[in-house]
Amino acid sequence: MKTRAAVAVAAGKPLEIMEVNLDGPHDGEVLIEIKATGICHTDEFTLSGADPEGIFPAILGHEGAGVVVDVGKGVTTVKKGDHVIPLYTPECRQCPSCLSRKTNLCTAIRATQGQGVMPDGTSRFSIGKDKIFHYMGCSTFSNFTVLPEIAVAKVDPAAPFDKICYIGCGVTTGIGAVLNTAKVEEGATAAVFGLGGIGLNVIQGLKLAGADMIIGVDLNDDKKAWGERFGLTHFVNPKKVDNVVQAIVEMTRRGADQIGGADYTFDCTGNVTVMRQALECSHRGWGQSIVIGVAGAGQEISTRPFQLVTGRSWRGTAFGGARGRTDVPKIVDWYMNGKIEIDPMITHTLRLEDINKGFDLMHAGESIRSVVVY
Ligand code: NAD
Ligand code: AHE
Ligand code: ZN
Repeated sequence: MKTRAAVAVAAGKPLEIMEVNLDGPHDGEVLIEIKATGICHTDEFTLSGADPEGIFPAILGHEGAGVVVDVGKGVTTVKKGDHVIPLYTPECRQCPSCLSRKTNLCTAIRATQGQGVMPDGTSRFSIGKDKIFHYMGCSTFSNFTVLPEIAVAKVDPAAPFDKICYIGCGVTTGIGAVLNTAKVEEGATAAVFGLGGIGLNVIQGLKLAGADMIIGVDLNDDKKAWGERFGLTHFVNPKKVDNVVQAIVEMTRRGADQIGGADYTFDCTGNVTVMRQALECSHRGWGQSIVIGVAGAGQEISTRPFQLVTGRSWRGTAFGGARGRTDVPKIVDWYMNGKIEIDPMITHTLRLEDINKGFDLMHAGESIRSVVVY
């Protein structure tokens, strides 16, 4: 079949809207009509050329929602008409990682996914004889796409596509980082670096977990009000203090010994200097710093080992530690029941033809989430 898609033709170039060929689902795969897709900073990261796994031409996008329109042989867990969210972190429930119960990082199809192809090593997308690569196993910047059955979560059909697409990455990543990865407890103190599409969801998760003090850190003062909308209690602009680490340590001094530092810190920027700051303002003895941001090729993190010797932990999370097929439907229910908010964070709704505007808005710091509706 033919489908409309925004194609990343080369690193650093705007996406090009075109009609591409899409082959139907092979065994164990499903064809999905994508109804809406968010634009995540990770799409921008890969398009910029900073992603070591970035390959072109490719159809980016990994934050979608849609309807199953066809299924390949052997598919048993979803059927035509089901509403689904594509999963860049699948859940096969059979690989050693899934069975370990220690991680959400299913390994069933990770190798081929990173090479921009389906598990059988081929691509379903092409233009003429030229292959176009898949992206993060999802390619939601195409109106129709093909995914393995293990990489779709079946969700409440009453849920609006243009909102729940955000659960395909940002919402789940932010809230999951707090609840699944850090396991933040009631009364905790926390600092969140970067109050964008991910950081605001970390704040939302911290509020759910019952954190007492939620400090937001962003270079953009407009993000203070955004953070407060979801539970932020304090705000720091690193440009307006001498030393952001010291500022947070001072703000969090409490207890008889007056040692400062946040119980939990989160990097939601992808900047390795910020990652270090986040670690170093976490509390001596027990502070946990969670890396969510994705850093470009060649970037490395560093700190004095003494920071770790004295009890701070540096950890990371992908997709908020969520097991997609199990957890994503629950998060959709949380949204439908009013336990979490999504609507206010979707600041812009665009047509596919205007998708590059979504990247411009992100660069200008004017959007939280832009969503393309097909
Ligand atoms: P975004 O562009 O919406 O937000 C980034 C925010 O960081 C902005 O508000 C910006 O002003 C702020 N910022 C930038 N530099 C800063 C600095 N030096 N100090 C403080 N604040 C700073 O991006 P997003 O969609 O929220 O994504 C954030 C990061 O998370 C990206 O690196 C993205 O690739 C990554 N990400 C990771 C996962 C995962 O599973 N680990 C999932 C989604 C996104
Ligand atoms: N391809 C990059 C890393 C990109 C990355 O870390 N991706 C996150 C999800 S970001 C979503 O917005 C992730 O899930 N990583 C785990 C995985 O298996 O990809 C690189 O550096 O090579
Ligand atoms: Zn993402």
